[in-house]
Amino acid sequence: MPETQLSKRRLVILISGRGSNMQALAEACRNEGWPADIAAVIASRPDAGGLEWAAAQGIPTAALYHKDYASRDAFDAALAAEIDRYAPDYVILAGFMRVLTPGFVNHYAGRLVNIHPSLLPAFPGLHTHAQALATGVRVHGCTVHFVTPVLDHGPIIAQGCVPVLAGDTPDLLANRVLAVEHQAFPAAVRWLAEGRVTLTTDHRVDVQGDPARLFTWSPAA
Ligand code: NHR
Ligand code: GAR
Repeated sequence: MPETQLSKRRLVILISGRGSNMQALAEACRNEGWPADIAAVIASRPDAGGLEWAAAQGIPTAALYHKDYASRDAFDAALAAEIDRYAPDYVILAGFMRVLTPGFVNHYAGRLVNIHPSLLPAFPGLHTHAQALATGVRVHGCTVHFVTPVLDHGPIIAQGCVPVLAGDTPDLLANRVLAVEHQAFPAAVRWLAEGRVTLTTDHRVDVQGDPARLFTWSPAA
């Protein structure tokens, strides 16, 4: 087995729904030959659409249902136990819709990454596209960041930006943001897989080789 096989990083991806970001990560990992394996895809609900695609790719899948657990702590403990079966180097939240407890986040400190559909620190939380339209911002986008116990506030690895256009609805804007998510997220996770990402003492992110960390949407040709 070649050396690169031995040093492959193990990624576990957590989803809650359709899983288009998970699919973009898995396809880029395979097509670009990252030094990484998608060790498992785990969903926070059994009806998450992305599970079927992952299983069809031969990726191990699992689903927990938050409603089966009496508390957030109990759900997070069960989730961590499932994740740890795969001994991941990184745990990637790709459209994961459950807020995680500090105990869970600290267990994966420096190894837990999320994509959030806004240009943080603007619009943390839910309904980010409606928030952007309500505020009247002219630029919107997505942020790939390390997860800390403070929701949507961790150190930023990459961002993607899109214009807000006349006539936008939350759905139109979400689709435009999703297109740039599918660029920024695979790029950022590839840097992680390549071991190029470090946290600085002042809680910022360094990427070895200084690649461009801003991705820009352009209209389809
Ligand atoms: N957990 C911590 N501690 N820190 C972060 O930065 C996190 C996190 C868990 C998830 C993703 C996040 C996003 O990118 C994320 C970041 C869910 C909610 C939420 O309120 C908010 C932010 C994010 C994910 N969820 C509701 C809850 O009660 C449920 C909503 C639903 O099921 O539709 O957990 O936006
Ligand atoms: C993505 O837009 C992601 O940024 C967002 O949900 C969508 C998931 O799509 N995440 C959140 O809102 C987290 N609270 P996907 O399942 O097709 O990747």
